[in-house]
Amino acid sequence: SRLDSPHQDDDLSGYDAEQIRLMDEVCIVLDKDDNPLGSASKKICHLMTNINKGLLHRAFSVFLFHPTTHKLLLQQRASEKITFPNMWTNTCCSHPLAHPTETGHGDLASNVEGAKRAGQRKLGHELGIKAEQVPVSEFEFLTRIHYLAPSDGKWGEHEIDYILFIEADPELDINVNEVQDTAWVSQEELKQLFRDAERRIGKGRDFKFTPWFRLICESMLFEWWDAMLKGDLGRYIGESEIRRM
Ligand code: DMA
Ligand code: MN
Repeated sequence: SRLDSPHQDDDLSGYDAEQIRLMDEVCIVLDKDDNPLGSASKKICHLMTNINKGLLHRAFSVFLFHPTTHKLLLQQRASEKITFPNMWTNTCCSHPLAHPTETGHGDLASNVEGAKRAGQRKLGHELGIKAEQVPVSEFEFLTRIHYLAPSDGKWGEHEIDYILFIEADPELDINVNEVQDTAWVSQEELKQLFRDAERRIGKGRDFKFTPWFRLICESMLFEWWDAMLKGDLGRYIGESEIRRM
C-alpha cells in the first residue's frame, strides 16, 4: 500500500529504471494551437487517462538523410521503452523540454529553434551523434502534425510534433537503453518494409512501425523526400498551419 511504500509508483512499477527516471522530464503542455499552457512530467503527459481529458504536449520528429545516398536512417526502439517498445520508427523523436533553451517565446520561429536544439540533444542521447555532426543550423523545419495514438491502453501519445529534416553522415554509438537497431533505407526499401510488415502481422493491429511514423509515411514523407532529391524542398519549409491527423 501507499503507506507501506511511500515512493512506490504503481503506474511505473516493473519498467526499466532508466526509462522510469526519464519519465520525470518536463514536457511543454499546449492548447490545440500550440500555445504553451504550462508544463507537466513526461509521465503525466503520456497516461491515456490524461490524454483522454485533452492533455496535449509538444514533440519533435527528426528524419536524418544521408547526404549522398539520400537514404533515411531508421531506428528500432529498445524493449525498455515504456511507450511503443520494439517498434521501428524515424531517426529520433522526443520532446522539447519546458526549459528556456527549448520552449521558445511564443512565436513559431523561436519554438522551431527550441525543437531543433532538442533534436540535436536527443540525436546525441539516443544514437551517440556528436553535436558538431548535426549543427542546429542544418535542421530544416517542415511542419507541425497534431495526432493522438494509444500505445498499450495505459500509455499513449497526444502531441503537436515538429517535423525536422537533416542531411548528415554521422558516426553512430547507439544507446541500447533507447535503441536496439538502426537501418538506412531508400524509398523503395521503406515501401517494401511496410508491405512486409503488413504481411507478417496479418490481421493484427499491432504494427511494427510506430503510429506517428506510419501517419507521416502515409501522408507527406515520400513527397517531401522526392522534393529533397530534386533540390526543391524549399517550398515545403516552414509551414505555419498545423496538420491535424
Ligand atoms: C516522443 O518520442 C515523440 C514523438 C514524436 C512520438 P519518444 O517516445 O521516443 O520520446 P523519448 O525518446 O523522450 O522517450
Ligand atoms: Mn510524447
